[in-house]
Amino acid sequence: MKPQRKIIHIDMDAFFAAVEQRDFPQYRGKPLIVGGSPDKRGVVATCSYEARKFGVHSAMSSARAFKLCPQAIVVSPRFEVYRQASEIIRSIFYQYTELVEPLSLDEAYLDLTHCSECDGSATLIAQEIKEKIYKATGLTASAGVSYNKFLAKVASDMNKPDGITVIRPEQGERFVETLVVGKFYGIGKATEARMHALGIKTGADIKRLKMHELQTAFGNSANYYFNICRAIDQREVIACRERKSLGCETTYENDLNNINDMKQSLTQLIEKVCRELKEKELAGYTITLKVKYDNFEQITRSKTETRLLFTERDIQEVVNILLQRTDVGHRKVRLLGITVSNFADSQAENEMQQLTLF
Ligand code: TTP
Ligand code: MG
Repeated sequence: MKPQRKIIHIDMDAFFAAVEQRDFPQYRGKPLIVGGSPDKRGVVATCSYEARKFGVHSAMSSARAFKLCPQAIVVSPRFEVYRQASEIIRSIFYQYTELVEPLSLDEAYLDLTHCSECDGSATLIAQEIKEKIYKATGLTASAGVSYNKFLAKVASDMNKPDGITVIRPEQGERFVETLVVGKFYGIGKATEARMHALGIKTGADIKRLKMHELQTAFGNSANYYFNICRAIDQREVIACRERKSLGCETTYENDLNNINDMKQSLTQLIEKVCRELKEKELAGYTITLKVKYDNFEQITRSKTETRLLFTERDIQEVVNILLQRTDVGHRKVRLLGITVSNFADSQAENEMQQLTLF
């Protein structure tokens, strides 16, 4: 059986407006609209939380927004600045996993099922990511932590701004039962209105309908609604970035003292890496050995071969050579890790790039 997944969804708070308030202190604490100008038939891209109190929201005409909140400051978007902030945020996500699926500049899903940071606690990782984002960009984000994409996404919106919401496996179904349909991701305004007309207000109301009734009322979306109201969502987090490396590491509960234990542990790591390489049909030219000694000093040793490495024997051979360039066997060790990188295609790309330089 597959392990229970750990998915988080991170979404920046009032993203464009927060960037403007960060860069221009005179906008802070004020209703601020980022978007087109009211006299040029512009629309609101987003607005600060101060403006939301007046009923202003994204995609509304700026003219209407200005009527609702005449004291609002209106500024044009600066996409380049938002893109820069977005890049920083994504680089923080990639510190935890390669399985990052950005949905837009300001939000992404992360699959942390196999992430060992923070003792594997997705909640602690989400908290840490929020803190890192704030430190690096001066902006706040909200996070949803759960066991599938649907719940994580809905959860990230529950405690905005600067919030974190966790929905545990045993809470999922009950949570969706009480959720009003307008809050369901994938149910837009038009569907919401149709559901209301049919007396469907919450997840529990959808659940009462049989599959054929859902099909009659909602056609192709029936299956999605049927599953979602039971908190079932099997969609994977789809990584958009090409994988650059694949590695495994173990932090030991008790520091390893004995060279045989270390070698045995490395053999297990190599087996695991090879299994994953095979699964993902990858092979690399470079092996990196990571060692953290008992005093937390960390070193890495790498070796690049001219042939592709993917078998346990070949990788073991390189690791044995790398081991000689460490103090393994003489000092206690609290972590060992092995990474394979420089994959077949990226090498070809590098060579191409080198060629085109001449
Ligand atoms: P959102 O995450 O939907 O909104 P937000 O970050 O401004 O506010 P919230 O705290 O509710 O998450 O969108 C992210 C950015 O995308 C937003 O700052 C501006 C832009 N955007 C548009 O340009 N047009 C739109 O219709 C929407 C919804 C967003
Ligand atoms: Mg947002």
